[in-house]
Amino acid sequence: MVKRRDFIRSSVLASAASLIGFKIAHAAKMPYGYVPVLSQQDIPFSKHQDMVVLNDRPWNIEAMAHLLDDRVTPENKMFVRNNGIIPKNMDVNTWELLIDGESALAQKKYRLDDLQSKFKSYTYQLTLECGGNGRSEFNPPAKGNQWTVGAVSCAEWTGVRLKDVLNDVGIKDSAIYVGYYGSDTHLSGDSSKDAISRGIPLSKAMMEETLLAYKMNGEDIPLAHGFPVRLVAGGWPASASGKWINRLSIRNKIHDGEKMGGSSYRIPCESVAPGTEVNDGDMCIIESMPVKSLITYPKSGALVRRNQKFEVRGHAWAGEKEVRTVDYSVDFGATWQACTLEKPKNRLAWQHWKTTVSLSKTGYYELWVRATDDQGMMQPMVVPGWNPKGYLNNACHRIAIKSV
Ligand SMILES: Nc1nc2c(c(=O)[nH]1)N[C@H]1C(S)=C(S)[C@@H](COP(=O)(O)O)O[C@H]1N2
Ligand SMILES: [Mo]
Repeated sequence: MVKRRDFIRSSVLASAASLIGFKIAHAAKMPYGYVPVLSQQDIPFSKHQDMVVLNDRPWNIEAMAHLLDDRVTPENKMFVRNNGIIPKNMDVNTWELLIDGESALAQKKYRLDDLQSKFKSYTYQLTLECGGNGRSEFNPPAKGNQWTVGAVSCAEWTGVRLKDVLNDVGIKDSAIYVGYYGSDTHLSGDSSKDAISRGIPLSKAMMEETLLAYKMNGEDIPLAHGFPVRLVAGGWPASASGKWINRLSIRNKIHDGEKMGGSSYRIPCESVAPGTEVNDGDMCIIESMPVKSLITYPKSGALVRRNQKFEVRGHAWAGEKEVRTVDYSVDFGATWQACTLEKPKNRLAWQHWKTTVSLSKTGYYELWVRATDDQGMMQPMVVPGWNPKGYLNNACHRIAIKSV
């Protein structure tokens, strides 16, 4: 009998080899879970070569902090998170969106030109952070993609407001949730199963900035990010922002699609000690994401001259809230100084912060940055509330600086 671990290993090897297009010569010596260098450079999307592949089946790729320096995240530095297999050949000419559900007054279908001609279009810059961003730091470890800090993006999305489309269909008083279905397929290949089918409460669906988007940064949405139409619910775990949307259901109960139940995208309603087993009934759905920030310049490990000023910058965001202050420390959190913080371009967009630093000693420094939201919630310096699936790690970001 083949051991499960060996089976996984040989299938990983087979997919790595097929990606490379060559047999791996010293396959037996390749570390378990290792992603070959060549396949990292040869990912089938236009991604920056420093993007890190966490998994190739399904594709999960994260950015490194310094790659996220742009004010608006370009496609090639945007993380990719998939639960299933990316659909092939999405054809905008045959694409249709079905809207149905117990609480829909009618069943309606829309083609892309219907959406574009019937409804006004809006453009917003919207922060999408995977609920599992930061998972790699939890202890005991949580299974799943070991995201470090790079599963976050803030692109500019253009589309129609979900609320306008839902109002056009008609919403019964009984409506409380909107669930999505996408065209990607389950990893098992079983076409009766969805890879993921999550949703949002009606109030979030009716929010001004919640879009059925058909453009990203002014271009057609790239296939990996949901072409031709995706839901964008900024400030919430990005799992709420369904890609390749083909159906939305207006529900009279909390949507019960794939990955809405169990421990998926849910955390213990009351905090638990690390390693605790939690019953499904004691888990609550993650809604708005917590306050967080990222240092995008300089790159960790940068070399600076003692007493010479250099700029430090990055972004901060706080789910549906606004970030009020961003502070930095160069002495392991003993003292903090304020950074300059910009207002968001629009609600649910990340905010840019910067400051000028000069270091008075030579040696190894760490630069820590900590954001506080407009209700006084502050990023913790240590990994916060352990939870079974490793969601919502908003501990402050740190980088190394060498002063010479
Ligand atoms: N149809 C579909 N939508 C999806 C997913 C998916 O696997 N399938 N993954 C979700 C999750 S968990 C995240 S974090 C975001 C990632 O969006 P991105 O790949 O465009 O960065 O898409 C969400 N929407
Ligand atoms: Mo996610």
